[in-house]
Amino acid sequence: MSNKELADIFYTIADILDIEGVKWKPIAYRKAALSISTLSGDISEYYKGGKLDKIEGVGEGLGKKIVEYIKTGKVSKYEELRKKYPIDFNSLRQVRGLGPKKIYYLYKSLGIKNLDDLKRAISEHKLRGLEGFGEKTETNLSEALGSAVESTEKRIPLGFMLDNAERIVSDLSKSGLFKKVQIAGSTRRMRETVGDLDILASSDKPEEGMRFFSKMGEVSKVLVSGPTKTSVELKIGLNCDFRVVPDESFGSALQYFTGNKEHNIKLRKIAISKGLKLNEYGIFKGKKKVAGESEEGVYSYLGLDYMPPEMREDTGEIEAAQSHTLPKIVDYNEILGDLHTHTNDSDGADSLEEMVSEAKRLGLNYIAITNHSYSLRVSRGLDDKRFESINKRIDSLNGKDGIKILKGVELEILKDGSLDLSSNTLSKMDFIIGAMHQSISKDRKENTDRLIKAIESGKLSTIAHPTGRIIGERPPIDLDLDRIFEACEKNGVMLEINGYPTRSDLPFDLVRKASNYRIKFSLGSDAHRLAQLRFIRLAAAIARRGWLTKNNVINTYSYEQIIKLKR
Ligand code: DGT
Ligand code: CA
Ligand code: CA
Repeated sequence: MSNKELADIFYTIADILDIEGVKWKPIAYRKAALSISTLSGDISEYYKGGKLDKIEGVGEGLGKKIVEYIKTGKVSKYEELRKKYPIDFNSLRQVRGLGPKKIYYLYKSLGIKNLDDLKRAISEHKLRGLEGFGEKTETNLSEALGSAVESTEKRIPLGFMLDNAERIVSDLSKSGLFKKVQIAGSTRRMRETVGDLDILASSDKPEEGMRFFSKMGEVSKVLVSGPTKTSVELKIGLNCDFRVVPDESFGSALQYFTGNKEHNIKLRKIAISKGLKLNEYGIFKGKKKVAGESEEGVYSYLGLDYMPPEMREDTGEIEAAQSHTLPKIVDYNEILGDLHTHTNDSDGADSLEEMVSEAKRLGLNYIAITNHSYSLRVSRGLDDKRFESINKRIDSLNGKDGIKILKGVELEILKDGSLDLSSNTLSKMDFIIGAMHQSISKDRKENTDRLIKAIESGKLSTIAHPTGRIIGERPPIDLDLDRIFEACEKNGVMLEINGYPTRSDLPFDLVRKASNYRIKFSLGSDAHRLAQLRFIRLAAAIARRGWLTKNNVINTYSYEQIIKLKR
């Protein structure tokens, strides 16, 4: 039983209802599924605390299904639907180009139930005979399959497990049983999704420490337990490897277990080329240990400058560290504000006043309030008049609490590339985020032209979550990104790095790519409630993974500097 399993059940119900032509309900199921997968605690705790109705998108009907799941481990509606549709929607959905209806069509005509069936059918060219599936579709699907296989391994978005990881580390530290405790692995590299959590500690008495770890409240099941490594399943539905090493090896172990694997392999080759041996216990010259106590020591002994974990993906950082040309990437504490947030005036849960004061409490200097514009009906988008009244409230609040507020909007880019609010309203805004949520085409050129028309309008500050992908739910919009980046450069429009965990958009590799153009980046949490304002840190992590410097990221600018950029 886990949040993820329940969310997957709801997503599948939504898909099946779509196939059956049921209106609205699929949206409700997906909304609830998204909230459940974003909870920081176990769903059963919410039930125990009588707080199910506090979960966004959960009303009475879905509440009952959640209670049923917690009590019996099953949702009977789902079991019933599954009999009619024995299809693995959760994995097939990840394949770009496959929606519920197509998935069902493939099942009906070829009996395809899962990714393996789909792969086989493609390799046997069985899809070509189907209506609407040409040779090109076959190639596209087979390309998309590669990435689908990766994303359906049970990976959890970083933002949905980072709090838990930090709590575990803090409790381990407080136990007094360890000298050092640190997060390692993909979590330390702040990768957008995490396969399993790795934690490293040093101690003289590992047995007692291991016992303490196995009994922690966050642990649901012990999988393997030994004196140096214990693997468990956590209640949030993620596995965790916990390793304890002697203190004098902590640095090299931390380096090793932070990875990534390719980075480590390259590092080991460098060691070998210098006649050294590198492993998790240290660097050795013959039998003599010459480094390993600190991570910095390991890199420096190999002739490399130290680099932050976020950069360790073997994408050129090792070569740059050797030639002393590593860029100085933007620091978390240089981020002064949040440039994408929602309030309960559109689809957020908390009020303008509450969001602003929470942002202040988190130490931000400014916050842009960017509610949805009119045509995004599912998110209660606002018209010109409502924006006028919100802007008045912002004027009277602005600066009072020692925090500045930017008047903003997440503006729908309509199907023909035109914009959704009057020029008069737009001219009063400090920060305008252009977004495509609806009527996304399957045609790359159509999508690209639409976005470029909006970029050329001269009204937009930035482009919201540019690829539109939602991890575990929706593939990226088919776009010619080179053309988009060129248009942004030419028109002085920024690109957003959206820190909302299932978005993480732009992804880090595309940030890297876009930074070859003269483009600036805006970071936003996309918070829809107070607790989500902390996602700004995840946007900063992606900026760091994309090697952005302070100057590339406008959230390092002061409020006054940003206002000056107003178009
Ligand atoms: P994940 O868990 O899939 O999100 O990604 P990681 O990077 O946390 O991978 P994980 O948990 O399998 O291993 C943790 C680290 O241990 C990894 O980043 C590098 C190191 N490591 C794991 N396997 C190997 C290996 O075969 N060779 C080397 N050199 N290092 C490895
Ligand atoms: Ca891991
Ligand atoms: Ca691991």
